Amino acid sequence: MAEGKISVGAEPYDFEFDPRRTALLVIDMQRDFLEPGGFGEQLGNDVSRLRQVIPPLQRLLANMREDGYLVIHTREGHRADLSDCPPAKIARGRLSCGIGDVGPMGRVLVRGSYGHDIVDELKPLSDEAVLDKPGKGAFFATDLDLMLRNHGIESLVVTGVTTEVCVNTTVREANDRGYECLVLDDCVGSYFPEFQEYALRMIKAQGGIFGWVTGSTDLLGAMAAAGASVGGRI
Ligand code: TIU
Repeated sequence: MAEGKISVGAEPYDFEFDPRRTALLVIDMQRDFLEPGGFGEQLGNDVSRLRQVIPPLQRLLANMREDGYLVIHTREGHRADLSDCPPAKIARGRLSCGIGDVGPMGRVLVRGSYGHDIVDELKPLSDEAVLDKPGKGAFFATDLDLMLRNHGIESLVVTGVTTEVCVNTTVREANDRGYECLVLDDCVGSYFPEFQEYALRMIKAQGGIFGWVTGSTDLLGAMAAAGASVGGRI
C-alpha cells in the first residue's frame, strides 16, 4: 500500500484511500426527508426508518471533522420560483402537497424553508460547504466536481439518504467521473429495507462496479489504527 494511505476492510475488497484526498459527503439529511410532514412523508413513506442513520453519522462526522477531512453537505431542493425544477418532477406522484406547496414545515423542498434544511443533529459547521442540488445526483447542475478537484479529492466517503435514490445516483455520477466511493451501510438510509439491501448490493457487485461498502465502525477503526490525521488539506 502506498505511504500515507489507509486500508479498511470493505466489500468487495479492502478500500484504500489517502486521507488528504478523501472527502465526506453527507447527502440530503434534511427535515423534508427525515421528519413528519415533509416531502418523504408526502410520498407515503415511514420517515422513522431514516432517523436510524443519525447517531452513527453524528459519530462519524465528529471523528472526520476532528481529523480534518473535507466535509460537504448536500440538500435537494429548488429556487423559490421553481425555475430549476422540471415540471415533470413537480407533477410526479400527483401529491396533494408536493414540491413548492406549503406544508407543515413550510414550502416543500424549497430553499430557505424550514423543512428544506438539514436536521439539527447534523448541522453543518460554518466553514463546511452546503451544496444545493436540484436533482437526485449531487453532480447534476452543481459545482461539486469543481470543488472536489480544487481540493485534490480522489475518494469519497458517502453517507446520507436515501440509499437507492440520491445516494445511488450520486455514487454512479461520482464513479463515472473517476472518484472512488466508499458507502457506509449504517450511515445511509432507505424507507424500504429491501431497497437498502439491494442498493448496497448493486454498488459492490461485479468487483465493485460503482464502489465499496463497509460500516462506519470499520472505517473509524481503520482511521484510528492508522493514526493518520489529514494534517492540512491539499
Ligand atoms: N424519495 C426518496 O427516496 N428520495 C428522494 O426523493 N431524495 C433523496 O433521496 N435525497
